[in-house]
Amino acid sequence: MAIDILPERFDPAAQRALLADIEAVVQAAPWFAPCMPRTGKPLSVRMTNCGPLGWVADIDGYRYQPAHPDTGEPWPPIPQLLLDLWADVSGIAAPPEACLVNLYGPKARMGLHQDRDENEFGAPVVSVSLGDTAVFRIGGTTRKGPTRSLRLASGDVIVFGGEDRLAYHGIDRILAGSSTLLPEGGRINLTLRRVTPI
Ligand SMILES: O=C(O)CCC(=O)C(=O)O
Ligand SMILES: [Mn+2]
Repeated sequence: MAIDILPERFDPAAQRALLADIEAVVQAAPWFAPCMPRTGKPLSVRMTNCGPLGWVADIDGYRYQPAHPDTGEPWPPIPQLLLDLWADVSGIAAPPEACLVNLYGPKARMGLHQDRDENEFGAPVVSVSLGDTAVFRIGGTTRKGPTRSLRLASGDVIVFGGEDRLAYHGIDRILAGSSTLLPEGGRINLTLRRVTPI
């Protein structure tokens, strides 16, 4: 498997610094409510982005775009701590273009899916967890294959690269109250992605 798990890659002080950076991102680019294409069924997470491109989900589909769907403003830049992380762990000289920020309340989850809206699968997806622990599910590159469950705690980083760049994954549930990092509880996940071909 080419999934690298880096437990507590961010120590508690670095988690607080990163959270402050994300709070500034949210000031500039407020949370929006994504929904399923066609059906319009709301997703249980709220989202925002930073970077030149941001991932959005609305009635018309899933896509990357340079502006916030509600404000029309460009996404704010990716914080330096995350650019440094990418430089350390991605193995890719080109910078990430998108950082999707997901906010999970106590009941939020994310169904099993692949990240495949990017046009560059040679670069990994680098994912950071902050706040409450998540019960994460990861499988192979077919929907029907076996999966395993693991817990992602605050400060943990996972890198999906190589043959596992297209591994199915999702969030089964959040362990509410397992962290005090977020003042109101919950979990934030950050995923750094390369979108355009290198
Ligand atoms: O929250 C997570 O850890 C996973 C998020 C995810 O898979 C995604 O946003 O595509
Ligand atoms: Mn994903």
